[in-house]
Amino acid sequence: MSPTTRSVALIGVPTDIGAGHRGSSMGPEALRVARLGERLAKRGMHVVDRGNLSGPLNPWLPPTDGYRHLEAVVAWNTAVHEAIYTELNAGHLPVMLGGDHCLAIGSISAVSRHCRENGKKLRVLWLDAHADFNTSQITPSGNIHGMPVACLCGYGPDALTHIGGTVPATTPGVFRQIGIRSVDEGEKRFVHEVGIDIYDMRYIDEIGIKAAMEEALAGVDEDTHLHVSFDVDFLDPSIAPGVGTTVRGGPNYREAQLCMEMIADTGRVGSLDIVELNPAFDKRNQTAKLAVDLVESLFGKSTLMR
Ligand code: 5AB
Ligand code: MN
Ligand code: MN
Ligand code: MN
Repeated sequence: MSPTTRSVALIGVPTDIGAGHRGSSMGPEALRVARLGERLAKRGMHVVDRGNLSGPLNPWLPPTDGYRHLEAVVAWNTAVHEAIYTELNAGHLPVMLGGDHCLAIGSISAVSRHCRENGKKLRVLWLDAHADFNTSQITPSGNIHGMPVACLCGYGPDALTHIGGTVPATTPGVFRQIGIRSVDEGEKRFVHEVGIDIYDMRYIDEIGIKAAMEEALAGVDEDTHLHVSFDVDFLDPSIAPGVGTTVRGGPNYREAQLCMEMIADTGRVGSLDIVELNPAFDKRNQTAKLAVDLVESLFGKSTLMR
């Protein structure tokens, strides 16, 4: 199927079970209100909205043994894994409407399993202010949305590292983290130790978003499945206030657009997470609208005149 007639499956995952603020559970509906499905359909894509997955409510308890709500996080991620894996097997391009970023354990483990079973190379573009590489020993919060990349690389509780069967679900080498500007002390040592490829904001300031994206996309070819994990706090909070964990100094509107356009140019996007959008912090749904605008660019909308 050509990229323009790709069949996209929207999967809402209305939970904030892994976050440190309530409200990202409202993310899926905010993205629908901002007309994500209609906008992609206008681009010529065949869009089906699968509705929302369900799972445990957020009991809002303090962490135990370094994890907040571990059992419920496992339940949600198990559901996400199954849903994403099913869509990929049916040849659809799954778009997960989060929900907090802990859900990437379920989505990326499913994508990795699909790649393994179909002889595809996986590349994950992790667009985020944060590295999300904490463990129960080094986390400052116990919030599991700060741990998904570590879990996917095999560092985490068995119940999370085993989602999808194969442990580790994937390896540090598949990740390219872009926009990073807030990493905890122990976490920083750990990402260096395992060798995650990080394009932090200092690097982007120095070489520019274009050169950084060229490096992050180097080696992507026709055998590559590109998964984009878009944590909305990647964006500068002046344009995207609707997130729980704002960190100033992120990409501006044009930098974010160019990032998405360059990803689109590869023609290899096979799955997407849109996570951490928190309508409780947003103003008139502007962050959801911006996320939709950027996702349109990720799927080929361009301002290019030449
Ligand atoms: B997000 C922090 N590193 O672990 C922690 O938004 C923040 O998915 C994590 O990137 C932010 O609690 C998680 C301080
Ligand atoms: Mn994140
Ligand atoms: Mn983040
Ligand atoms: Mn966040």
